Formats: sequence, C-alpha cells, structure tokens
Amino acid sequence: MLDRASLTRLPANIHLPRFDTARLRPGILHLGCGNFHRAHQVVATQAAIAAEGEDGLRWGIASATMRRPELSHQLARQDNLYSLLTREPHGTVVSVMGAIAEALFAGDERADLPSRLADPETRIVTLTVTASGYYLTADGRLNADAGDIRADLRRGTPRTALGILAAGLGRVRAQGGAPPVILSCDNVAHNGGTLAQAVMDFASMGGDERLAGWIAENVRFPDTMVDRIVPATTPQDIEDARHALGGVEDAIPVPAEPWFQWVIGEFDGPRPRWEAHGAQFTNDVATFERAKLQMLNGAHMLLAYIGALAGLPTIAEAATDPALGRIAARFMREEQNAGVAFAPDDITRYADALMERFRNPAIVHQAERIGRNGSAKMAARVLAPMRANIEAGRPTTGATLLIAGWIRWFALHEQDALDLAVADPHAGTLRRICAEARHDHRAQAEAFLAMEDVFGSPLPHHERQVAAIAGMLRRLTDESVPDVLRDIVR
Ligand code: CS2
Repeated sequence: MLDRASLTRLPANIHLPRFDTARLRPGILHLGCGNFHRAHQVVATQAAIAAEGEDGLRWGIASATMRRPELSHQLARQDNLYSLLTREPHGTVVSVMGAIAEALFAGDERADLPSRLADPETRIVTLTVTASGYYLTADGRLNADAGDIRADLRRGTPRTALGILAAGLGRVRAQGGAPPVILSCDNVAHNGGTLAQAVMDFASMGGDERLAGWIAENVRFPDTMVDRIVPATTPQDIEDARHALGGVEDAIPVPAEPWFQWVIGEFDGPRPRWEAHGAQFTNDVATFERAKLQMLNGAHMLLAYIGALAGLPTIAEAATDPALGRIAARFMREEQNAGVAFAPDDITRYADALMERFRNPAIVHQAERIGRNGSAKMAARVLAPMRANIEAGRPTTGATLLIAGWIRWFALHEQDALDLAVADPHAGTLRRICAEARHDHRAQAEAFLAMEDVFGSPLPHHERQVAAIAGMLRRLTDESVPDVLRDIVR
C-alpha cells in the first residue's frame, strides 16, 4: 500500500514530495477534500513547501471531507499520501502528493473544525465545497429556507461550511488574535465576497449580528479563480496507479488534466509561496473568473446536458462530435463571451484552448457529474450572459438549447427513462413540474423559468424565451437529438 514507508520502493520516474511529509504542521484548514482539491490546492501547496524548505513545513493542510468519511480513513491509512495522475493526451505523469498533514471528516465531532479554525497556527482556510455548498439564492444571498442551513442553526456541531466558518470565527473573536484568511476556491461568481456575505447572513440568522459586523470588519475573503479539469476516480485509474507505482496499491489516486490555473485577489496575511506552481496574484480576478465561469463551465453544462441526450456521455465524446463540438465552440465565442473583458483575439484563443482541453481523450469526464446541481450553477454560468445577450438583441441559441436539455433530463428522469443519476438540490420540485405538465413543453418551460431560486427575476422578453425554450424542448423530445444538432449548425 502507498504510505511513507513505501516511498523508497517506488520506480524512479515517480515524482515524490521534496520534503519530509512526517514533519508537516497544519497551517491551512481545508473544507471539501474532493478530487478537485487534491489536484489543485494540494499540488500548489506541495510545490510551495518544497520551494520554502524548512520554513514551508508550517503549511501542511488539515483537509476535511464534508461527506465522505471513508476517504478520510483511507487517506489516514496511506499516511495522507496519494498519487496524482496527470493525463496528457498521450501519456500519464505520476506524482505522489504529500501536502496533506491530516485528513478529517467534518461530521466527526472529534474533528471539531471550528476549534481548528480558531487555532492561532491556522492562518488560511480554503474551501472547495461546490456552488451548492453555499446555499445561495439566484441573487447570491444565503437561502434561509435550505434544510441543511436550518439544521446547522439548530445544532451544536455545524456540518455545513458556512456553519463551520461562522462558529470558528465566533471563537476567534472571543479569544482575540488575528483571524485566518478565508479563501474560497469554488466556481461561484465573486466567490470571496459571496462567501463573506453568506457567512455574515448565517451569523445574523443565528442571532449574532455582532459577529456578522466583526466579520465584515476583520476577516479577509479574497476572490479567486481556479481551473483544472479533474474527473472522478475510476477503477482504471486505480489500476493505472498500481501499475505505475510498481505494484504498490493506492486506493485513492486522482486523475487530472495538465492545465492548472489559480488566480488570487489581494491576499493580506502570511501564505505559502503558491507562485512556485504558477499561482497568479492580481487585483482583477473578476475578468478571469467571468471568462472561466461562462466559457468553460457554461460550455461544460451544454456539452453535458446535450451530449448525454445525444448518446455522448463524456465531455471528450461530446466535444469531438462534429455538430455538438461546433455548437459548443460557437456558444463560447458568440454568447458566453458577453461581458468578458478580453480582446476578440483572446476570446478566440481561450475558446480554442478550451475545445482542445475538452477533447483530451485521456480525460474521462462524465456528463452525469457535470450535470449535477444545475440549479445552483445556472445563474452565473448561463443566465448572466444570456440576459446580457437578450438585452443587446444578440442570439441565444446555445443558452436556449442548454436550458431545454436540462429540462429534458428531468422529464426523462421523471419517466425513469434517463440512464444516468440526477443530483440536484431542487430535483424533487423539478421532477414534479415535469410530472404535472407531462407532454406539455410550454408548461414545463414556463414552470422551470418561474423557479425564482434558480432563475431569479424573469428574463427580458420572458414570453419569447419561454416559447423558444419550449420549442427546443419539443424538438429534443420528438426528433433525433443528433439530427437537431446537425440542423442547428447548418
Ligand atoms: C465542471 C467543473 O462539474 C463542473 O461544473 O464544469 O468542475 C470544471 O471541470 C472545473 O471548473 C474546471 O476548472
């Protein structure tokens, strides 16, 4: 098994941590120890620790999984080591990751994350809990009706990231001293500011207005843009890791594309030298963030929803399909660029680079995963550019197709005719809409768009949008999806 003792036995081409992982001290608390975190912040932190030598050892990560206790146990069994499989289109580079100092499960009371946050050695708290972990309404405020949030307000040991942050910051305030910097690494628009507001909303809802005020005054929440395509681990990845590691077993390897980007806004406080792995510091995160959220994540949603309907269940297959690939490229260049402050040539270059990344045949990224939690992703990734395009009288063909495809997933799901799992905080309501308005595409489109939590205020020229989405939904239902796509690119 991969653990500290096995490191000396690994083949010479495996990249190893260039420091003694047993000597790390946790200076970073992370919430959301999923594959993305393990292929992103851990990688940059490992490079920073190696670059800083002895001093860097204080930047070990205490990394908490929010929902997967078995992952924290497996990490602990492996001395918190795992392999990163960097999937180049024509080969894999294998590196052992060792910047996690401690693996925790948020639901374990002994983990006591609020106390760890308040430990003076913890200088940074990073988060990757996905957009749905922020419990936001379509206008970016905390959704006070979310069941998990209400439960957290009632119980002593918080389970949501917002509850943990509020409780931990409450302790810092009580004990005095400087709070850690809180660094959201999620694909949420204006992620730092949005998180700050959600934590303050949470504190106020818990009746602690003073804490909310203290957070506003004292805690820094820089914005960030993070980018790396990181699929879920498959049995093949585990097999490939074993083979590459010369027979040493790693039960939790992480596959990832070669691309890595981390753009961080003004950061006031001690931190690892993440520049060692290419992190960029700027006071204009917003431009990068909007380009990424709209062009990458928005196109991902289109490829996922429509690809799955067309029998192309991975992003690589969907992006390689001649018709769908062209629709996605056009969607990025002509719709999702709305409000992105790049020169036209840079938009084209960015879109081309994205298409190449999407087509990487070594990355098996399932539509099913990207299609998850669409209701939390729609606002920033699709609706913001769509509104701007409608207002400017520009076409919205791609956005209309995407939304119709999303509705079609729930219509099929409701009839048990979708052969993939659907996960969404609003799944129950969305399925019910499809059941009640069976075969009535207009009523379905109307009811989806009326979901204020998802779509916010009505789209401009609302009636026209309902009609366009209903029309596309009818085509996706009655015609062969590949034929519809070919027709759209003609
Ligand atoms: C994907 C992202 O699941 C999704 O929503 O679009 O996880 C995407 O792969 C990353 O943001 C890439 O940086």
